[in-house]
Amino acid sequence: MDKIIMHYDMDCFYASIEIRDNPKYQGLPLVVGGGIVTTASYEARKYGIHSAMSVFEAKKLCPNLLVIPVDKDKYIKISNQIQKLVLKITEKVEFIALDEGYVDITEAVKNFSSLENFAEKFRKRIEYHTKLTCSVGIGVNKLSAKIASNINKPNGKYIFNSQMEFVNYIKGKDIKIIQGVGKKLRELLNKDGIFKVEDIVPYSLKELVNRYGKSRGELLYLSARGIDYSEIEYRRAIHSIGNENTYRYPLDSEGNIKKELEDIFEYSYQRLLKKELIAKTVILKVKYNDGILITRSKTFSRPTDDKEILYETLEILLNDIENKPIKLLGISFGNLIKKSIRQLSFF
Ligand code: TTP
Ligand code: MG
Repeated sequence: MDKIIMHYDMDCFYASIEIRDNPKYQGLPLVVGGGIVTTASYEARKYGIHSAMSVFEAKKLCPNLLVIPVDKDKYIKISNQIQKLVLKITEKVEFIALDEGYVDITEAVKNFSSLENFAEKFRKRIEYHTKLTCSVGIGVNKLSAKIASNINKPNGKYIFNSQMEFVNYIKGKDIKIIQGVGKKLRELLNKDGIFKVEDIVPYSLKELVNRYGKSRGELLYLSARGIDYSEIEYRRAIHSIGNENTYRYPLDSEGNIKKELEDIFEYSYQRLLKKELIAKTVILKVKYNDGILITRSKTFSRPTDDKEILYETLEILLNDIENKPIKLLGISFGNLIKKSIRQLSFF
């Protein structure tokens, strides 16, 4: 296996949180929502209630349904807690919703006896810290990992050890199993006699592209063969570090400006070190006394935490801008990644 990708997805996320925080809800059919159901507890799902249905419809299916208002701020806090836990394994994580994400675990699993062992430890760890359960899937790419996490949901795991294993699993399944095959495309495919994933295989890439368009044709051709080239987009998950100052008396001498730059830099730099991050980009922000705001940035070929390089780059950026009184001066470090992969601290 080239790459090992894991997808995790919390079970019944909003509903599980509400049940966790109000044990009297345990075992009752409930939904979280206002006008629309955001999610339904497993008891409510037994009545055919699901996300995106109106609460009115849901109540028709289950008259004694409990309707809990959405508390998004609370769910975001818990989502952040989970994301922090996941980032302890590796920085190669792409969070795709509050309760799910892809993790490149190719390196991280090397310290474990097996993928099963890793997946189980991961699930137990999340549950220990949040008192919430999740399901995980492991595969050779995002496509297979995402499908895997759904197989033994809730509170389970599934592992595809190879692309072949994955193809064998999906070939007899309805084409809607492929992410991106929505209602409309499915109807089109059905009209052409394509119902199962294996029905796609006889067609050439050219035929599929001609019939369904470039991106959909490619998606079908590749997915049916278990191929997914998309990368885990993990840089986006990490924010920038920086700070800025506004001056009641604008800075107008070069000496003062340099002195301020040093102070602001030092403060941000210490935070960068403390968080054990390295930066690929430095950004300078300046607002002149006349109200004009400019930003200048420099991206390095490699991320660094070298103090001299970072500071001197900012100095160069500052020297290159117009020399006018400054009302606001700020710097930040962007494109951050963890200096070391601290996989052991998660477990
Ligand atoms: P999902 O992961 O799709 O669903 P879930 O976690 O509730 O259930 P499952 O066990 O099947 O994973 O969505 C995560 C949360 O996002 C869900 O708890 C509520 C919210 N959500 C909405 O607000 N609107 C929606 O349409 C959907 C699908 C989810
Ligand atoms: Mg979920």
